[in-house]
Amino acid sequence: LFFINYICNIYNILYKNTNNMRKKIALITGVTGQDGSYLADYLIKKKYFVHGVKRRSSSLNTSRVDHIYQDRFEGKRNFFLHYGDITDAISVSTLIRKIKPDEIYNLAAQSHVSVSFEVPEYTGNADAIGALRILEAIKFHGLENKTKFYQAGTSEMFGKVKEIPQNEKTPFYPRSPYGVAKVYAHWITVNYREAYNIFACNGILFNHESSRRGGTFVTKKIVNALCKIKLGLQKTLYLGNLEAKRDWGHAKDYVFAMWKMLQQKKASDFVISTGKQFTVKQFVNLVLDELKIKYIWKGRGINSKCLIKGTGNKIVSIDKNYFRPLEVDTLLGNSTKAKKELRWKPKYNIKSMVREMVAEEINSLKND
Ligand code: NAP
Ligand code: F7E
Repeated sequence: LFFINYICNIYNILYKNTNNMRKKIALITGVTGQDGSYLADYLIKKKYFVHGVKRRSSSLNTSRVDHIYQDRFEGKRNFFLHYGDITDAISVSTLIRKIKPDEIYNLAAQSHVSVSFEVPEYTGNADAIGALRILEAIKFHGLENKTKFYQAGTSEMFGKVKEIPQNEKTPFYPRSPYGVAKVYAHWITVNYREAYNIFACNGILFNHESSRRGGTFVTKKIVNALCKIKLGLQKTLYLGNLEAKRDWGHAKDYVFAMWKMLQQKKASDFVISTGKQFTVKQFVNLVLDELKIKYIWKGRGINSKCLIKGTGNKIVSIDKNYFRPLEVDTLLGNSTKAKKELRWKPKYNIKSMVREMVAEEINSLKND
């Protein structure tokens, strides 16, 4: 009996080790976006096989992942791109059946709040039902005990905030088709976790930025325009509501939190934020300071303008077209749960993030 026990123990140890040594497989929807590209970088460093879903587009849309692209004729590949679309249930299901991922990160979305007022039905299809399509495919292919799921939730779900700061228990009050769609995705994720025991987590991430941020989001738009103004390539930056307050972090810190959530013993939902908030106007000021431009603000609200001290050149002006049908006035997160349970804390603060975004923007403008 002792001998049989001994053999069993050795077998168990060997089996566990081979299993632990097996490279994990991740599937990222939205891999061509800001977060998807940083997450792919991170998981490749962690020795994962990374599969990413890209959409068919008439012009190239892979610039954020070109640096990790591997040709199919290369030996040992660890990064694979597949065509697919989160609004197409068959493509979602086929990819999940073929890849059988250990972890799925659902980052695909029509992610622009203002645009969601223009294309509300598409936003609902992609951002709400997209999450359901993945969860259903996990269940349909019997992967409930294998595949962990991350849903890219957002502080926009808090919208017209019910308390300050916002945590995992703060009630939602979305203010845009985007926010409403993400609330559906949040609850369907909780529902599949509870009904089918799928390891499914919602990250409730506050705004996060980087040099890879899309050019129509306010931070990247400000950095790009003010750097161009500094280099004499543009005259004026037009913005909307300068008074909105946001809790801005760095995308690299936030994708690390996504991964951490899927490494826990128990699936749960987490707010990820810095706990500091700034107005859009303060963000402009931080960028101007970083660029060493001396400025002065005049007027209020829609009549606000920012002039260069001395010359009087108008560098920031307001265009009412950039105002939204409804605004989220103030967002401020409380990440105590993530700090405690994930041992997560951001490495960047607003100043180091602005410094990096400005340096990379100047660099890329000079190389253009
Ligand atoms: P992003 O840069 O706009 O990237 C979105 C990604 O989704 C892109 O790869 C895009 O593809 C893809 N996509 C859009 N529609 C799709 C569809 N129908 N089928 C397949 N792919 C589709 O957004 P991000 O800033 O990286 O954000 C990632 C996720 O986190 C999104 O779900 C967003 O809503 C959420 N989120 C973002 C923030 C933030 O502050 N960044 C905060 C909270 C939550 P293309 O490249 O072809 O457009
Ligand atoms: O706007 C104001 C605008 O578009 C921030 C997405 O990643 O974060 C993002 O959503 C604020 C708003 O981000 C302009 O009215 C003023 O109050 O950069 P944004 P967002 O709407 O907060 C959340 C967490 C997400 O989940 C979303 O996917 O800036 N603002 N002037 C402007 N905004 C834009 N875009 N352009 C302007 O000219």
